[in-house]
Amino acid sequence: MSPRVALLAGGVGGAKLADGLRRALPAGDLSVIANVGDDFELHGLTICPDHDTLLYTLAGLGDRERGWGLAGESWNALEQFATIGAPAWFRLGDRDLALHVHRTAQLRRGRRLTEVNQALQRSLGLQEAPILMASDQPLRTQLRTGDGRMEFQPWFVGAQAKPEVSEVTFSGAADAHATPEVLAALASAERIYIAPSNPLVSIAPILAIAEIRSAIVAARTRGVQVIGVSPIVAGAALKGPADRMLAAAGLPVSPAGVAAHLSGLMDALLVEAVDLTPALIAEATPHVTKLIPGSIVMRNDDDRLRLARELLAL
Ligand code: FO1
Repeated sequence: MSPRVALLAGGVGGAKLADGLRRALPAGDLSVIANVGDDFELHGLTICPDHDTLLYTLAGLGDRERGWGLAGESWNALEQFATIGAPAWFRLGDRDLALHVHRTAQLRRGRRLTEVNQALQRSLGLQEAPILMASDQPLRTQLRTGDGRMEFQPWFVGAQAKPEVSEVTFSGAADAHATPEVLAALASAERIYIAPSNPLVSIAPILAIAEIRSAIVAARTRGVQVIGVSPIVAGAALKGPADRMLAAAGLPVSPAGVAAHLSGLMDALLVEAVDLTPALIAEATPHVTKLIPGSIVMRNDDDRLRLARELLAL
């Protein structure tokens, strides 16, 4: 019997593991708690990049090369945005744009972000609507950089994550509540996984919501294992700037840095077998009880399923 699972996830790395877990688990046994810190407004539209990456990946519609957006997308609207002097630095494809128009219209009618996004999930074939927003209130990741204070997407996409980050904050976190759906998922979870997403900007915004952090602590108290998967392999991030950000935060660029950032919240961290040295164990064990060697790089669909099964068998 497999456990009922809650997965904390950011974008691309989170979506790959979510896809593996969804295929490995019986329908309805997976809840994915999505980062909302990357969400923002552009062209007057509400954009939820991590939710949408999870949605398109789980629905089998995502572009595998980019990791985000739809496969086979066209870019007519983007070209027209550029022509008329509207922002074109954030690439919204034509069909993706339709989703944003519809989401924004639904939100303007007073519906909750979770309800709107779950309806979108069902409309694209995910009947059990497994993706939950960490909060329905705005919580935004902001970065202090050498170029001044920046919102997440202007830094990540607009400036290609180049400006060095000296501080990460989450505006709105103090007022943001976990949704009832997230609290129910954590209360009924028999296992909690933390995806190999950037710990500083994909996982930390979820944990910045006090009710989510408390629910995870409560789950651990009832004996639920919280198991992370390292986004750092052989001294480098699997994707994105997590390695540079750990170094800038004064943390080791290794699974030990990940364990330190998530200190006291995980029972175990799955690391690539080559990384499991005595030095790593010494550095990480003040923060995580156990390091488990595995094969954590997900290059294809088989890898996603294999890693999911590896996690479920622990
Ligand atoms: N990432 C990029 O690097 N460039 C883009 O132009 C871009 C557009 C985009 C549009 C919709 C969407 O859902 C995601 C998009 N992403 C883009 C990905 C996104 O910025 C990041 O992957 C996440 O926010 C980080 O997890």
